[in-house]
Amino acid sequence: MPFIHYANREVILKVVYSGPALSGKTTNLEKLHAILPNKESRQFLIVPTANERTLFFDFLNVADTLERNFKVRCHAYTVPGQVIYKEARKVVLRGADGIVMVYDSQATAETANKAALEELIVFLREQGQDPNSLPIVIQYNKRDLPDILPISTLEAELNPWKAPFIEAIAIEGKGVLETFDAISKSTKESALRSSADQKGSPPWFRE
Ligand SMILES: Nc1nc2c(ncn2[C@@H]2O[C@H](COP(=O)(O)OP(=O)(O)OP(=O)(O)O)[C@@H](O)[C@H]2O)c(=O)[nH]1
Ligand SMILES: [Mg+2]
Repeated sequence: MPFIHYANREVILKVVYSGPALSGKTTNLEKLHAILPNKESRQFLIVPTANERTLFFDFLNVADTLERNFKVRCHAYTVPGQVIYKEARKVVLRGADGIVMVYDSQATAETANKAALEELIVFLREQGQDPNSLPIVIQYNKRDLPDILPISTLEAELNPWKAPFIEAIAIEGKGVLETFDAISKSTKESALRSSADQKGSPPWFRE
């Protein structure tokens, strides 16, 4: 459920960029931070490490559109992809309103991609979240590299939900905004739907 901050008249949506190690999750947030028009207050937090690997999460705060007098703000997080940080991934994924799975398209990443998918399926089950109703967008990243798998293979192996997918070269900023637009749109729509289902819907939903 989205967090509603009545005093600030804001709805806060949590979007998490997940996926295997080195798939380009941090790069997505970095490019997004650079691409997005410099409208409202935006914050970007990357905890610097010696080797540029994410140790807990990266965080981007994007002020979004007004919705019936409420501002919709998107908090985008990444998880650390390295296998050993499983517990951190669990913590960061908890309460996500929407998920982007960033996969590395290279053939050499096939096993790591599949493991990341299996792990996400288990996490969601543990947290009682239904992946068929949770907004998910798939990003097949690193399409610039030579030894990549065709989209049809990636789709068959890595997208059991038939979620919308986007091809990307995150390092060049390609597909980055499209991915964010897709997940923020579907997350917002889903939050509106779930609010509408509740008795006494919150004021940001009322006409
Ligand atoms: N060739 C190519 N390299 C990319 C692309 N996107 C990211 N990279 C590179 O892949 C490496 C890993 O990128 P990160 O964004 O740090 O990956 P991550 O998913 O955050 O990795 P962890 O934090 O360890 O989970 C970096 O060297 C990036 O520059 C891309 O589209 N093409
Ligand atoms: Mg990272």
